[in-house]
Amino acid sequence: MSRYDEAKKIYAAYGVDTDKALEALENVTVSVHCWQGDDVTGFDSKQSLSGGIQTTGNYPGKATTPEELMADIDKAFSLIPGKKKLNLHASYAIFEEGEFADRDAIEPKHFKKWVDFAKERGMGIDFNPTYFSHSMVKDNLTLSSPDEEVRKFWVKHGIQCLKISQYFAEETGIPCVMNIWIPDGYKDIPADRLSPRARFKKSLDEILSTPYDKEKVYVTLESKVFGIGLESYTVGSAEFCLSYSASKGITPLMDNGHYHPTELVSDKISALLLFNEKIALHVTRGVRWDSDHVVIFDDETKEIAKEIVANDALDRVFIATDYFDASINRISAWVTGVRTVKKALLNALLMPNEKLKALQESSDFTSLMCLQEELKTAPFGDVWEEYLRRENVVSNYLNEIKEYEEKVLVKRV
Ligand code: RNT
Ligand code: ZN
Repeated sequence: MSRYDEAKKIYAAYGVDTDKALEALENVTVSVHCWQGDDVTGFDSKQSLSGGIQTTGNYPGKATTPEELMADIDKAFSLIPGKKKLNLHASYAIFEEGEFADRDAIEPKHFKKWVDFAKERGMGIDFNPTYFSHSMVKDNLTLSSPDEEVRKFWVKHGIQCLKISQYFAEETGIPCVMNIWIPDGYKDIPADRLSPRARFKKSLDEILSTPYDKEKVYVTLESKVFGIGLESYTVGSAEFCLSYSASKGITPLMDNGHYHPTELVSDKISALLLFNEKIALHVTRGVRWDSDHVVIFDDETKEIAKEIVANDALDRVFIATDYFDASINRISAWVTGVRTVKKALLNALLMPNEKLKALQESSDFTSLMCLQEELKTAPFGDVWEEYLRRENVVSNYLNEIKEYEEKVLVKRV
């Protein structure tokens, strides 16, 4: 009997059908952030990374051209099982020789190469306006700026991005999630917390008043509690973003690095599911702060996955990754983090969730604790290996990545 067959029997004793779990996992798409490949640099400006986010490390071989980034994405995707979507930022526009369009003037044509890339691979594309690393970010403000020229510039950027998002959806035939996140905030105690938020609200209203097809583009809004240099106040706080999303019928996005360290996104998912048709996530790993470490198979990642699966919400949650570690091989970062998300989902699909819920409802907390602990040592790894086998993806990816590093990455200057 194979290890998988053994595992299947063991899980069956808990009332879990491993084949069904594997089938369910096959249908889950994870949107993979392109920005792990080049430390969030992009191709449209020479500005260094700003906006209160930071990459640390200088591991050799980062992608510096669209061709390199595409090659690296291909390498990473070949080692990640299951369905994927490509998540792009506006700063990844690709211009022809001598051509340039500023953020307020980018157009679909500047993303045609990405569309070709995605279409050839049968993938959809998600999108993000880039409200950072640009000279029009003045005093750390964009859509909430008191300077009308600055504010309007960024409104225009949002409008152009909506058009590009719809273009992605139309070209690929797969809806596009367009996520808005702004870094805006203050380092020290503000005198006026209301006016910047009022301007952010007005700017979002202006962007969203552009007609777009709501079946094709899902606009999401990402909140954040603080950033580097923006420690005292962020305009797009959790309350602002949740309230705005609810009032406008757009989708709230939670990034699990964007809350106080003892607040857990896993606990917030069910609350939002009760009030939103769809919700969106940026899965990341903060270590002591919003550090964007690579996602690993830790308790909170498992718990987030459990909340999605046990609440039967796999088709209501847009799952995307968002982290950037420049201190290790970037392809290993991509592969490890995205595989982990899938792993955590499989782990959740292999839980006897109905049984566990029934124990809670009948107040049998003793059995609940014991069963939860017992399940932690069930042969999950054997089912995961079976998934990789069915998806035709290697189990040990390190050697391939090292080989690619030697043959391709270290040769880059
Ligand atoms: C920043 C947000 C945001 C960015 C990306 C690059 O704290 O998490 O989602 O990481 O847009
Ligand atoms: Zn994020």
